[in-house]
Formats: sequence, C-alpha cells, structure tokens
Amino acid sequence: MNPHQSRFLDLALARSVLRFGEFSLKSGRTSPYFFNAGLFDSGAALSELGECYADALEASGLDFDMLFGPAYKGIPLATTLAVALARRGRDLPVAFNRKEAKAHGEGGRLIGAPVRGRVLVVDDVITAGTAIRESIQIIREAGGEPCGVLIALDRQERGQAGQRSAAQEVTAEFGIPVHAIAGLDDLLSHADERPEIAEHKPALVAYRARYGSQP
Ligand code: OMP
Repeated sequence: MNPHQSRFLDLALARSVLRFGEFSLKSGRTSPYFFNAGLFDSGAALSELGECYADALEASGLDFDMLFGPAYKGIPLATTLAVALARRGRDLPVAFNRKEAKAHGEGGRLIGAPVRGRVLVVDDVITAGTAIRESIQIIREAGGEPCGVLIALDRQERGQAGQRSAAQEVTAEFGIPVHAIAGLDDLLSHADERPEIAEHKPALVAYRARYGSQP
C-alpha cells in the first residue's frame, strides 16, 4: 500500500467514516462495513482528504480538464480535491449538479464552471455503479466528455452482471478508467496493522467471498 492509502484509511477510521456492524446498502446487500463520506465533516478532515485524493490522482496518471462532484456527497469531495490541486499549482474548473432543477434565479441543474472538455467525476464510493452511471449521463447531457472517475473507496463488489467489479463494468461500458484512493483489499491488508479493523476481518473476508468481484 502507498502512504496516502494508509493515511486515508486511518483518517476514515479516526473520523468514524468507516464503521463496522450490519448495514443495508442501496444494492440491497447487507454489509459488515459502511463508508459514510458525510462524516468528513470538518475543515481539517476535508483538507487531509483532499490531499489523499490528489495523491491518488497523481498516482493514476489520469489527464483531464475539469472536476465534477455529483450531488450531494460528491460536492465537498470535488471541492476539496480542487483546492488540494490548486495548492500544488494546478487551478482547474469545478462543477456540481443539483438533485432538483431550479426554476428561478440562474435556473438549471448545474452549478459552477461550464461542463466542457474532459471531465473527471469525483465521488465517495462505488458498490454496484448506479451513482457513477447517473453522473456520466449528466456530464454527457451538459456537453462534457466523462474521461475518468476518482472515488475514495472501491468496495470491489460484483456489479450488475457477472463476476466483474462495478468499477470494471463502468470501464468496459463507457471506456473510462475508475480509480480509488483505496479498495476493500487495501482495507483487509491494513487490518493486519490496526487492531480496530482486525477483529472485523473475518466478517469482511466472508462478505468479499459472497459479493466480491474476481481480481
Ligand atoms: P452504487 O450506486 O451502488 O455504486 O453505490 C454507491 C452509493 O451507495 C454511494 O454513493 C452511497 O450513496 C452509498 N453507499 C455509501 O455511501 N457507502 C457504502 O459503504 C456503501 C454504499 C451503498 O449503499 O452501496
């Protein structure tokens, strides 16, 4: 694991973003862990998270023109990454969507910079890939070209069909790469160094055996 991956997992644990127990997912699966990015809820936490996204982006080698944060959780995530990149000398446009179209004032469903050129989607987590598919459609309708996805955590679960992960399905369907700061495999490796995860490892391994994608 890279240093930014351990740093990210430790931050998620310290902020209770990463929790263990029994959780119902959007896909209907019952999971022994949950990643709630809404709990990166202070300036310091978001700032450190932005650095982790920026490190992951540099490691990915992805090239793009602007950032897009899907409502709601992607909005602060794309923002903190944009700030981290600006600190590193790269000032890029950033845009978001609303869930409800606004009929008054400036109107429309999009906020921020015009959606143009190669657009990188910045989001929290991928399970079955539904949220990412919605973002790709919004960007295309706005006239942009989705060129990649950067998420915090890849749960590495089977997608809507077959044995491939949802991230692999998105890559195959849309021809765009999906990168994550860390994945379930990294969390399991980290469990060997962090006692607070180690006790949950058997449940995580059993879940991966049931719903995990083929490597
Ligand atoms: P998919 O749309 O199935 O890829 O699931 C991603 C979405 O599920 C996220 O954008 C969240 O709304 C939610 N989610 C989490 O936030 N954390 C998790 O650990 C798991 C899920 C989930 O429901 O799968």
